[in-house]
Amino acid sequence: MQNSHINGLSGLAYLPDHFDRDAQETLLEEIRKIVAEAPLFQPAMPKTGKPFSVRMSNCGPLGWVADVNGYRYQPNHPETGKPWPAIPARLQALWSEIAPDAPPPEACLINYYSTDAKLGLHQDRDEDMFDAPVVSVSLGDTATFRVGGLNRKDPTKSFRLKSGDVVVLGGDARLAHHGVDRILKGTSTLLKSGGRINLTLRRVTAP
Ligand code: MD3
Ligand code: FE
Repeated sequence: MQNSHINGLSGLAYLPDHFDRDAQETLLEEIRKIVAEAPLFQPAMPKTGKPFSVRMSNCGPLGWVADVNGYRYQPNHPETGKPWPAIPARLQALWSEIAPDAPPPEACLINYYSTDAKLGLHQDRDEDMFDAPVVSVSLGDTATFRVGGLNRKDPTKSFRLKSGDVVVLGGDARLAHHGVDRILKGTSTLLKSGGRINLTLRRVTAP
């Protein structure tokens, strides 16, 4: 699906096996250090307070959080109150490679999926600008994810994202609906206790 068109949207690029096993292990070590400093928290749906099954943390000057008050980016961890740790250099390098003309990323959202977690169909629209892409890195068990169109009711297509894969959502695809249907248990040995980590690099503010 490299640079493929989905429901007439261009700007979706799939870079399978972008990170080899060695690079995945190094990245995972860096993420472990970040999560030791900025523990995974359980986001909740605004209004209803229904908890997400995905647990999250962030690195970078801003982090995405969700609670009864809404979805937003903020400079501090919602539980510890501390600033988020820095984005690792190799992730900043990935961004510069993929989006050389975009301003630097401000947020790296870390999603952790246990084998029974999922993420419903949604758009990423809490950023102040949509010119920069969202760059995603998958680690651990394979996920089946779904991408639709700008309208929630547009038809969707399913893909598998495996450990080491990178997906870039730019152009028209930046506001496509998407979600994670399920995690395929036992498909990777990267995370000792199974599950999946997804990292998404984002530009939040206009430079
Ligand atoms: C962006 N994460 O954190 S990343 C999210 O695998 C999120 O954890 C998913 O959706 C995950 O907001 C998907 C890859 C992705 C796929 C399609 C997109 C990101 C996208 C379409 C538009 C914008
Ligand atoms: Fe998303």
